[in-house]
Amino acid sequence: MIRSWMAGLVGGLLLSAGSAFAYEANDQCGSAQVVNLGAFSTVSTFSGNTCNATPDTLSHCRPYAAPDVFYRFTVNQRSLVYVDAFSSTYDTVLFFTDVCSTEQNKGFECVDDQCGTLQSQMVQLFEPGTYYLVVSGFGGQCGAFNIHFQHLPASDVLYKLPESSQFSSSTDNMANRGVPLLTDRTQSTCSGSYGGRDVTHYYTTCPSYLGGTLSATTCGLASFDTVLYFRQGNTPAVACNDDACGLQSTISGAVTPGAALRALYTDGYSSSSFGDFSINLSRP
Ligand SMILES: [Ca+2]
Ligand SMILES: [Ca+2]
Ligand SMILES: [Ca+2]
Repeated sequence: MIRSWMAGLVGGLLLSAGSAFAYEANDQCGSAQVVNLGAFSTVSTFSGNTCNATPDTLSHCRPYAAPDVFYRFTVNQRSLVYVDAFSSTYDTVLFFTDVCSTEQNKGFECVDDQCGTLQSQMVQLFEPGTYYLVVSGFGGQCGAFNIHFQHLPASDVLYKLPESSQFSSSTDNMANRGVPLLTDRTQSTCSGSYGGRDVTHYYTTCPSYLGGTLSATTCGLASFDTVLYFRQGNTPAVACNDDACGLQSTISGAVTPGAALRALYTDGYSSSSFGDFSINLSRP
């Protein structure tokens, strides 16, 4: 009697524990949470706990069967998409893919540890389409996570923004033999003309980054009508200038502290404005 009462009690406890345990709604790729990336200044933040999830997709950089959850996002124009997992409480692995599968598809980023932490930070160039971010763990680990999406527009060619005080590039397609012909990919916020070819110089920063002031100029350093602008994935503020000195440009703007994606764009004022240029740069 006591025994069957105990069994009933234990059974009831197990039942209530079972009904109280909730898997993450985006545990499976097919039910990935939809992310609206929003405007180019939007930080989209999500949190969850992969201990409430099951392993589904192996990454190609850390192919452990770790519990994972899925986010689905759509890119409407050629863009850099950035994501980090800073302030998560376990050893995260992040990766992108474009199909629901037991393995990450080839050609997509996968990152384990960045910025001297166990958390992950990555950026990838995407053409218009729909993609997935997978939040996974090192060595089968799971835990509470926070992820942050950012994104910025991307030119036909992208370079890392140099640390150096002066660097050179070109929007002259004759000079750019060997790379895809440049087209007009991004638009400034301070000058209304369309058709100018552009190049993107981007960089990412870590959570400990203090920010400061970025200054850049093409004054005396370009033979065509330039437009310069500096955008960041975590603020709507854009430093932008068309004609500071004749037809050339100078910008100076606040760089936000912390982890973010940032990019300097060198654009032509119109479709007939292109050529070689150098930039004098001061960046924090
Ligand atoms: Ca990690
Ligand atoms: Ca442009
Ligand atoms: Ca100009």
